[in-house]
Amino acid sequence: MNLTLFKLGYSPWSERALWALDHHGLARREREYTPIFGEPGMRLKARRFKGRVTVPLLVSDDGVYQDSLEIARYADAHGSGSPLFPGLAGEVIATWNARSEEMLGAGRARLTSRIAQSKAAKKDSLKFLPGPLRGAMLPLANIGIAYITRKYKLDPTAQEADLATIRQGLIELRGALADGRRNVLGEVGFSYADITMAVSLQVVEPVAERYIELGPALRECWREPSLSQEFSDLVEWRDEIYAKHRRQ
Ligand SMILES: N[C@@H](CCC(=O)N[C@@H](CS)C(=O)NCC(=O)O)C(=O)O
Repeated sequence: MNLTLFKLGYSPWSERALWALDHHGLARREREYTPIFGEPGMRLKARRFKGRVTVPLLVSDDGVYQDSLEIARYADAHGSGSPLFPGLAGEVIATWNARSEEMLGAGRARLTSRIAQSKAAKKDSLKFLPGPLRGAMLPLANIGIAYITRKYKLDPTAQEADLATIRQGLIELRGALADGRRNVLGEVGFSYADITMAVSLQVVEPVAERYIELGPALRECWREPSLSQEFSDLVEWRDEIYAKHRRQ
């Protein structure tokens, strides 16, 4: 099977798909996506000429999978690792994934506002350019911010509501992990529910650089110091899940 994955290396949405593909040992070609400029090439390869396209996007011989959850299900059907959607857990996992989508969506709105105010973070977000060019190309970062704000209908005035959305997800995760449970689905063991919720913590306290490289300025923009402190038990849990189940 020929697989090509379009992804953004620093993005938690892409991380969910990469983790599932790695878990199942599925080899693929990876194409790093550049917002705006990378779109025509990706549309051509995926033969998707209409509608919205996002990454991660997986092109295989038998179709195009656009959404990290779909890619993870694909990996489960074609890979060799233990199932990430075991038995009848699919629906429950979809509910956790929906919760993760809300958290990441709220996080995207908050961190985009923070990047908009940080010259250093804007420079870091132009990693696809050679270092010396980044300063001169800062207007490009502003175009990118405006594009993402429009595409995902981000509302910079909803900062408090977004923070509350992330917090609510964390409260639910804490409930699932009560009484010493180390997996979101308890006795079922490691599943995609752990992946999607562990990755959601990225908008609270980014995981170590060896897993997702951000650089210091961008890293600061992804952090929610108040939540990171209040939910340090969950940050610890996320680190443990990564150490146990994610390749270095
Ligand atoms: N539900 C989708 C969300 C994907 C998503 O939001 N992707 C964003 C973040 S990586 C993206 O493609 N951003 C770049 C762009 O829109 O150009 C998934 O889980 O795959």
